[in-house]
Amino acid sequence: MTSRNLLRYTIMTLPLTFFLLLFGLVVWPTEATWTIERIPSGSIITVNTTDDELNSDGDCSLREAVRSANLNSAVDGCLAGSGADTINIPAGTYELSIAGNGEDAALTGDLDLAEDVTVEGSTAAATRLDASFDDRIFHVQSSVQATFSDIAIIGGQELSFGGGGLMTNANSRVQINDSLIISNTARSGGGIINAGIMTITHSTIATNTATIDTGGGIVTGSGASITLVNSTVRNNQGVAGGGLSTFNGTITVIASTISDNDDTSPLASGGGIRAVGGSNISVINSTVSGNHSPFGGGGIYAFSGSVINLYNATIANNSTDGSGGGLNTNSATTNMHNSILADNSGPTDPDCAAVINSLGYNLIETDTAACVINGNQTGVLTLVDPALGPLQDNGGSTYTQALVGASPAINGGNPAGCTDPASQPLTTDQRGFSRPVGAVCDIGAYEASTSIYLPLVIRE
Ligand SMILES: [Ca+2]
Ligand SMILES: [Ca+2]
Ligand SMILES: [Ca+2]
Ligand SMILES: [Ca+2]
Repeated sequence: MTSRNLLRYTIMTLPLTFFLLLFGLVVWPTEATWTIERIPSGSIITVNTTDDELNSDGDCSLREAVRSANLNSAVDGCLAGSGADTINIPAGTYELSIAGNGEDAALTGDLDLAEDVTVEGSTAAATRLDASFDDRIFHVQSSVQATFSDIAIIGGQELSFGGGGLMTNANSRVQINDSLIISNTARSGGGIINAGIMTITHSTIATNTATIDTGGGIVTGSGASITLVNSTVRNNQGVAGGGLSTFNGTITVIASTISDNDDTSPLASGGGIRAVGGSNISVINSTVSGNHSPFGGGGIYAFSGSVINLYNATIANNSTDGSGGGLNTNSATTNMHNSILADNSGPTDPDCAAVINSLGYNLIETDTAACVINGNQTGVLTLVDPALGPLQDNGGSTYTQALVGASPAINGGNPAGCTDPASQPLTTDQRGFSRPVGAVCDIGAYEASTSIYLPLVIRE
C-alpha cells in the first residue's frame, strides 16, 4: 500500500472506527419490534429569563425548565413537570454559559433531555439558543421522544465528540420542525449527530463544521435514520461528507435541497451526501447542487454495499477534483428513475463515476466510460443538456433549479407516472406544485409549468 493509498484508507476508515466505538455495542430494534411506552402529556413550562442559571432567584431559566421537565418537580420558578412536558421559550437570545462537558443531568454544559418533551420557540428567527462553552446545546438521551419547533440552535461546539448543535442517543425519536441549526462545530456531525430516528421538516441546517471526521451538517450512525422533508442542508463543511454522512444508516431526502457543502480533506469523498457500510440513501423530488469534494463524488458518494435510490432527483452543478463530480459509487447499488445528472464538473468523469441501474427515463448529460448505465434504457437521454436554471427561489420552501426553455427533461418522465421508491405517485414536484403538468411528468425535481413563476410580485 503506497503512502497515498494508506492515507486514503485511513481517511475512509476513520468514520468506521469512530462509529464502531460509538454505536458498535448497541442492539437496534426493528420497526416491527419498536414499542415505546408513552408517558402522559404533562405541563407547559414557560421560560421567563434569558440567563443561563440554576439558582433560587424565583424565575425560570431554560436550564431550570429542562430540569423541571426531567425531574417532574418544580425547579426554582418553573412549573413542575409532569410527564411529557412542553417547554415554551419566548423570543429572545439565550446564551448558554454554565460550562461542564460530559455531564448528563442538564446541570452543566449541554441541556440533557431525559424524558419525552416538546421544546417550542416563538419563531426560528426570534428564539435563538447559543452557547459560549465547549459543549453542544441539546442532548436527547436514549429512548426519549423529543420535538423541537420554531427555534434556532446556533454556535454550539463539541470539539472532543460529535453533534455541535444536537446529539441524540440510541432509540430516541426526534422531530425538528421550522427550525435553524446554524454555525455549530463538532469533531463529527457539526450540526447534528444522530443515533436514533430523526425527522426534520421545514428547517435549515447551514454553515456547520465537522473538524476531525465526517458530516459537516449531519452524521447518522449505524442503524439510525434521518428523514429530511421540505428542508435545506447547505454550506456545511466536513473532513468528508460535507453535508450529510452515514455509516450503515438511512438517509431519506424528500422535497429538499442539499447544496454548496464541501469537504476539507484532499482525500475526502462525498461533498453533499456520503454513504458507506451498507447504508440506504433515497433522494426523492429533491435537488443536490453545488456541492464539492476533492477526491470524488461532489454530489453523492457511496461505498461498500450501500444502496442509493434517485427518484425525480436533480443532481447538478456539483464538482470534484477527482472522479465523479455528480456521483461516485464503488461497490454500491445506484437505482435511478426520472432523474437528472447533468452540469457537474470534474477532470475526467464530470457527471458520474458509477454503475447505474437505470429504471428508465433519466437524463445523464456526460456519458463517459466510467459512467455505466445498465438496466432499463427506455427514455434515457444522454449527451443532451437539460437547460437547468440556477439554484434559486422558484416558489415552495426550498431552492430548486428550474427547467428553462425547451428542456428535453420537460415531459421526459415515465408516461406511467413519476413515483417514489415505494411506487407511490408523486403528485407534486419538490416545490409542492402539481405534477404532472400535461400528460407526462418532467425528469428531475422540478415540474415546468406553462406560466413562469416570479418570486417578486409587485401589486398596484
Ligand atoms: Ca432562576
Ligand atoms: Ca417531564
Ligand atoms: Ca450531555
Ligand atoms: Ca449537560
